[in-house]
Amino acid sequence: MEKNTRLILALDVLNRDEAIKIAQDVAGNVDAIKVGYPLVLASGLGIIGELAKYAHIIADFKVADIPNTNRLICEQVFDAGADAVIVQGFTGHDSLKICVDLARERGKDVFVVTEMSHPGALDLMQDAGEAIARMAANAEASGVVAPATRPERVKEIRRIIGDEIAIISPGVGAQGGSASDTIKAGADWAIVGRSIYQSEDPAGAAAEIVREIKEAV
Ligand code: OMP
Repeated sequence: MEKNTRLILALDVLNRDEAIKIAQDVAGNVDAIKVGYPLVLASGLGIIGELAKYAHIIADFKVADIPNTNRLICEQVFDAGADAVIVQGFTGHDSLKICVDLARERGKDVFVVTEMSHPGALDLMQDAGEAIARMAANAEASGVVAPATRPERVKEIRRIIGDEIAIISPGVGAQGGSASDTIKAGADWAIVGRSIYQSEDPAGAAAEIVREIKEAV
């Protein structure tokens, strides 16, 4: 994924036509569009191929199963036209490895969730987050997902994984985090959903975040 705007749109709308319209509008301001369960369940897996005409597609299925099932899921996702998939790390090294191996074969990317951005991530996930980050780096995943709501954790996760793999960082805007803060803390990309797709002017909202990011680097 090319690092131009350092912005990834999380396109969690529920309507195909709206999704296509927003993708067309913001395409020049984002390096990728992240598509997940809400849009795919509402409009079908084919939406990935349709959106791939406008941007690099990260399929956010937070894949979290035994190795064989993970492989079956990732095959479907890559066959549908996604350039990358998000997987959970808490299932362990073998579940992750099979995704990374398949991605490498197909020239795709795998991003591994470490500690999530919402308050409840502190209940259980934070304790495992650093070990998951280390596992993702050892497995040579393309990168990890780390919380823009806690830039100090992004900084720590960057220290753990080194500079070889990327950090993509959600939690900006609607969840209270800031794009410039997470980029300064070591994230390569900020992921933004509602602040863009719920705006009256999604392209303008995206352009404004890109300006903020450019000032931070
Ligand atoms: P907004 O809160 O609307 O900007 O959307 C954030 C997007 O990032 C949503 O698609 C979430 O599902 C996703 N996300 C998080 O918010 N927090 C995480 O820790 C991980 C993800 C993710 O894996 O993308």
